[in-house]
Amino acid sequence: MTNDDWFEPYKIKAVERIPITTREQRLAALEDAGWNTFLLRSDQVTIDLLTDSGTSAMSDRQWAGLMIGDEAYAGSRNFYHLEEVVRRYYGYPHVIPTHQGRGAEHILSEMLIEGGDTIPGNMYFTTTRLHQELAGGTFVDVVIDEAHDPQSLHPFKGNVDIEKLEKVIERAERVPYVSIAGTVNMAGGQPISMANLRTVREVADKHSIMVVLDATRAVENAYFVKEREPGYEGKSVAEILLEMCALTDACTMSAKKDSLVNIGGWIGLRDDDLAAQARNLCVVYEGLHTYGGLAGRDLEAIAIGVEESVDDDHVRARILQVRELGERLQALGVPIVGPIGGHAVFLDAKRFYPHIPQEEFPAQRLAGEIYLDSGTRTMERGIVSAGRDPETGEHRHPALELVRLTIPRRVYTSRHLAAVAGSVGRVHERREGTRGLEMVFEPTYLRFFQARFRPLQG
Ligand code: P61
Repeated sequence: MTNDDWFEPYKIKAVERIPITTREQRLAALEDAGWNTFLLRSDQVTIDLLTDSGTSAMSDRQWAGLMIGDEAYAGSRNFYHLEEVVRRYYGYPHVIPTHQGRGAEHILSEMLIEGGDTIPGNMYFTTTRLHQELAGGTFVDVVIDEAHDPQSLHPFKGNVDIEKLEKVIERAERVPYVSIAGTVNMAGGQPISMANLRTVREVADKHSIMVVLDATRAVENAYFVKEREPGYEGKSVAEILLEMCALTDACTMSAKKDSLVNIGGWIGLRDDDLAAQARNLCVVYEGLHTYGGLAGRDLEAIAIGVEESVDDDHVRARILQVRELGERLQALGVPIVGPIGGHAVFLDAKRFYPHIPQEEFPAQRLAGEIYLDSGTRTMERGIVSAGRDPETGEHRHPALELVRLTIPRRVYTSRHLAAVAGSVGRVHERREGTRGLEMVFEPTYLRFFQARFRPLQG
């Protein structure tokens, strides 16, 4: 199948009415929400592109799976189903369920990181870095420079700069593990290549350091490898996924993304002793190690979701639907991050609003303007998301000042996405008079979720 004749490998069995609002209603809602799209009620949102996390449509098989949820406190049969499926597709012998990805990150960080440790990784992710810092570590970005350039068309912008990695390891007191995400969310859903991951593995082995994968969107990464990396075109996504994970010692997983469920996560481990420790921390923070904060029915939905997620037709349709939105925006002259990523299209707010300084939150403003135009909800991924440096207390100034249009899996049609593109195009046409925002409330942790803003006047 070429890129032009793809279609969704499913038909729709149940639908949900979406709210249609007026501009006046949206303005009132946005003001109530302090210009933060996380604080809108979903009843005020027409097309919800806030996130692909927990927002996928489950299949009829997954809904049927809920009915065979075994709600035993200990040893639920659905846990063993999940364990078997994760072993088969991700290859980790030990599987510890958690309520979601950050539950897995919490346990893994607490287990592996000591005060003063350095954790190199291919660009930060908000929750991942916070758990590394709360455990006493410092995250150091070793992604290639191209990842910070929205206009670079490097096919693997998630790659690690091996020289940077070697330098960080040489200078650090201790490096417990290299933190690898596939795909890299904050760079625009960009993949890491198998060749690069293999080199990371070699460097880590040389220094006896673990490699920990954030497998949240590893299925999407595997698709890009199949599409772009010589030697992989004939392999299935499932084969590539297994090969990727085989290069790593452990993983954290938010099943809310690739695995097509509304809640859940897990830790994958190879080492028996670490697995025993992780199970022990699981009972402290999450719940017994065979449910990890989830219901038996949730575990079943994840197990079935994993199987569906590695289907080549499914992943192709998912990635190409995202690409279709990106190409529509490009055709309208809207500046976006290239190459178009796996889970989302990212608008380049620095080029969209070149007249708004970063300290006046151009991406936050842009997300607000898109909501005002059409009721489409998006997410800031720039200076607000980057937070403050824990040592200096100053804003971090990321090179990327972006708005993410994230596509839930199996939820929206091409017409929905065409409407979104039209709306962003209109906002782009009126870009010149738009001013920035000031922050009027700033929470301590992960401020982007709850911060409040006011438009600057004039
Ligand atoms: C998202 F604005 N992502 O992209 P949890 N790793 C990776 C993720 O993408 C991820 C987690 C770990 C979300 C939800 C979210 O700054 C934000 O299951 C690559 O959400 O705990 C989550 O998994 C954590 C949105 C998280 C954010 C943090 O929309």
